[in-house]
Amino acid sequence: MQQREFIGLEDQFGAHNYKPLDVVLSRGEGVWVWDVDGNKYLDCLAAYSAVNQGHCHPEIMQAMVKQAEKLTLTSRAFRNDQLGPFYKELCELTNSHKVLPMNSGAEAVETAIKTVRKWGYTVKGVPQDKAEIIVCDDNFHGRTISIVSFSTDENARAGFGPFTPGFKLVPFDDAAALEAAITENTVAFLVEPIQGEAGVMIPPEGYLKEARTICDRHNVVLILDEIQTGLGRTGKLLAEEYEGIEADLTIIGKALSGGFYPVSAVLSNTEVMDVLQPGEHGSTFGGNPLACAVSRAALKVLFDEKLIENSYEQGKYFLGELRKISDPRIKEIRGRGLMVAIEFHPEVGGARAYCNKLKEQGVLAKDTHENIIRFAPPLVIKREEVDQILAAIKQVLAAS
Ligand code: IF1
Repeated sequence: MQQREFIGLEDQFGAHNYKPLDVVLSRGEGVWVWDVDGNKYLDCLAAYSAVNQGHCHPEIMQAMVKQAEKLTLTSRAFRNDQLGPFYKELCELTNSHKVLPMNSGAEAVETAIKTVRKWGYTVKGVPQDKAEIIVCDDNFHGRTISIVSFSTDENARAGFGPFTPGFKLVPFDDAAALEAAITENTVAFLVEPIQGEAGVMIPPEGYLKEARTICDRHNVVLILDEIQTGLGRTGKLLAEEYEGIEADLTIIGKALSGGFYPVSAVLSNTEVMDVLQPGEHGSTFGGNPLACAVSRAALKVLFDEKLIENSYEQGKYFLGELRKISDPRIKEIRGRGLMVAIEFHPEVGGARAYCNKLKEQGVLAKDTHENIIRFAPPLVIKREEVDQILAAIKQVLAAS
């Protein structure tokens, strides 16, 4: 079939909840993907940081096949021989006490919300149904009704009411506003260490450290959503390391499976998670042996191939070279590790056109919020491949 036929099928039979670039991919390997006509592209999205280990990593694939030939799903009514080792390895890597495994990122965020509400009622003594969770303007934490209830993006929430109560919005990088918003009913502060969808918005140095102090002062649980920033994306295992803090609950997903399978988890380095009793929460696929085997391999690859260090080094180089580009259309260049963004001035007329031109140069990147292009390639990227991205960006700017 031709690309236009694949596109036609998607348009005719699929819900139109996305408007993807018109490129029909059929193969991926490392940082590279190929479309059905054999055109090769450098993937600068990595499935929104779910493919940090590179497309179709052979070791993760082998772990998946090996487990799939043995046991894929038991439900949590029984135990399996992958879950305990997965818990242990993940807790040791992240200095956590407990793990609650789920599937999608949004499910893990919902799990964290339910857990801290329960903690508020049973431990902090908040009156029933009065728990408040503080969240930030321009947040992105998923697409469920409760999560979009506190979104400030009208695209993500309009028309989906009625909404879930119990959330309070504060500006993203304002510690004073955070403290002012806390009441005796506040149970948690939920925040992304760097706001991904908002356009790689990096808070001022010290903000997260101050947030940690404020949460301690008011007995409020600090929840960091590291679904996108975690697992090496920013050049550290978890982005919180840049501020030398530890969240009480950390949410991870995406690259936890290297892009092979939906796997997410809530990590607790305090006793918050212990408020959940048998039968109070769960999911059919959460913690299944296939997910655990895939995740164990995905985590092993991160460390065996020093992908976190590579993210730090290649990201520093990429950002440094980008900042040498002098172009009046560029408003700001931001980044940490291999989580990078170029923001253009609004009068430029939108970043989507540049993404289409980058595609012609063999680079796939995604725009967000009209004027921003994010660059988040797999963490396996080599220096010469970063140079290929830089050359494509310069070529597109020169020709526009
Ligand atoms: C889409 C971007 C959007 C996330 C953070 C939770 C989740 C995500 C920080 C939910 C998911 C994905 C969802 C996908 C596009 C992408 C995304 F931020 F990465 F760019 F949408 F904003 N917390 N982000 O980034 O995890 O339930 O998807 O597994 O919905 O279009 P999920």
